[in-house]
Amino acid sequence: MSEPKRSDRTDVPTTNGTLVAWVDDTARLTKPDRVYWCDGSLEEKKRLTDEAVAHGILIPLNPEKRPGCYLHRSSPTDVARTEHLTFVCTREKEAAGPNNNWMSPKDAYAKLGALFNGSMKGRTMYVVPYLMGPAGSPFSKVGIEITDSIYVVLNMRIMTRMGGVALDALGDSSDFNRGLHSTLDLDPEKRFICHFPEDNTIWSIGSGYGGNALLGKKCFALRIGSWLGRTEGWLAEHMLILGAEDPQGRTHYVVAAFPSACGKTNFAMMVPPPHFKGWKITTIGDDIAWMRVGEDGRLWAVNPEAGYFGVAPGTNFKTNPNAMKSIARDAIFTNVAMTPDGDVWWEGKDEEPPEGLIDWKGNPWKRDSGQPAAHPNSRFTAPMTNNPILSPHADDPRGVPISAIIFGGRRATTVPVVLQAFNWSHGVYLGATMGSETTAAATGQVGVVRRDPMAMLPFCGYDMGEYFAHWLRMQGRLKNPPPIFLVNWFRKSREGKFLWPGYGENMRVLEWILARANGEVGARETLVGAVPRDGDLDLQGRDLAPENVAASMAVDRDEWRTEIESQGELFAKLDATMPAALRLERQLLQAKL
Ligand code: OXD
Ligand code: MN
Repeated sequence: MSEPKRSDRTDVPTTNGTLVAWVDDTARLTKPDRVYWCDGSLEEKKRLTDEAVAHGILIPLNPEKRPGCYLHRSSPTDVARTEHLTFVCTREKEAAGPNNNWMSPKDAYAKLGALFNGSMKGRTMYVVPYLMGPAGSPFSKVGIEITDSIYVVLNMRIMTRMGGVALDALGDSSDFNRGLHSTLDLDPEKRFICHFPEDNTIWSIGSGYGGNALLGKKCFALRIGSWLGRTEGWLAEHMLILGAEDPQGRTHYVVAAFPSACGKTNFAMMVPPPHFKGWKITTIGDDIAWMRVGEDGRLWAVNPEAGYFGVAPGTNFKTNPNAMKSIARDAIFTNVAMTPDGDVWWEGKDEEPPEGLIDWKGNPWKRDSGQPAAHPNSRFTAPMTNNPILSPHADDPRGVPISAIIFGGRRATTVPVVLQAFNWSHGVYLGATMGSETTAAATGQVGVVRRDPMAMLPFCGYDMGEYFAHWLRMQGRLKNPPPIFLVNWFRKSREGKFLWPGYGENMRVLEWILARANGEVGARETLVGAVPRDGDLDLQGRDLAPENVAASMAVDRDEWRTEIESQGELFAKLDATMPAALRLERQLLQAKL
């Protein structure tokens, strides 16, 4: 067994005995040549980047066009989250619920332990201390990720508050998430992403992909986070957080849950149409919200992350100018195409692909190949401080008070552009039964409708029925529960054309949502929820075909009958723990329809 070298031991930047012992134990298991504690400094970033470039892990982009930016090409079989290889490992199988793959902790530690044994031979073991949430915030939590991937370290440096800030927050406490990650040989047959919520531990092996390997994100902030949230009485959600300042200078904050690759980043960075003079959107977060009940009885939220890991395809100066500005410098691109002059490209970046593209696998791209130049789940990693509309409260330890909660899926039919729930439990029901067409963010078939409760199906770290019960219980803790809305930007005509323009035009819907939250506008009650009355949505300044707008808002009885029917599968799957309140909501709707 090779002990870490003495010279490295003197570099250990903490006296936290529990942490040092765990790192030593891990090194004994994984047997690296070298142990390196990351400090998060700029000097370290430069050194590790140079090393990654020297090893071909990062390709420098044209410094004139993309200063400080790099391209990474992953293994072609390691391009998305692998839900079928993701496990929640609790002592009792029931705790993980039918929504998760389960392994017993004993089996999982044994199985993955055998794979981790010696997995870092010849490699450096990086110890990455990181803080999820603003420094000094009661919301924030410390994680330590041990990894053998320099790509992971450099991405974690963007996505989290990394280094001394985390060790300071931890002090001598043993309360930290223990994350162990090794890329091993990137063999999908030896790929497992295992969560041990009872031990606040994550073991991930065989993948370098963001959602599988940047352990602060989906693994800690959502799967383990949701478990901690239930135990401690708060919510960890797959939600963006934005601020909307109106022409009177009032700012309200909303959270919105959409499944992966359904436009959370776009909505969080939205530019209101010119007609909406005086309105200003600011971003707190684009993917995850941690929410607690404040002393005032309101719901308060922080973004635990410090950067954006966004989907590249479809991002352009029209759909999301603020994302484009966020990736102008100091960003890491993964699996996008490269132009001959060393810039990046992806489908939907400009109208026409430039000549001479190198595709995401590193080969010359042929226009007539029928293959995209960039992988459909290619990504950018950018620090939130690059975002020109970053909220001044993005780093506020108190978080921001939430005025409305939005759930949204990608649905070609049935769900209107916006629908307000009658009350909290009806809202929980609408979120819980949300359906959405699958996207390239996870491996598997794209475009099939699946129930994705609250956009948390892949991320809820415990039984989904219990999770709904936790949501229902939150109402009792809130003096003023925010109203809940369902939105759908993706409804299509019979001819398959989008009925609603989406992107910045979603401001029109957001304005109505805020007006509802503030009791400033009426609504029309339908069987399934409240919708804007004719004339309530401000449609000025854009030529929208009235018949399309009407069709995008329609609530069709037959479609909803089918919808309620198809929820049967979810209710059957979660039968053991589905709260009675949600069964009753469904029955009530069934009776009405
Ligand atoms: C993400 C995802 O990367 O949801 O945010 O897959
Ligand atoms: Mn996400």
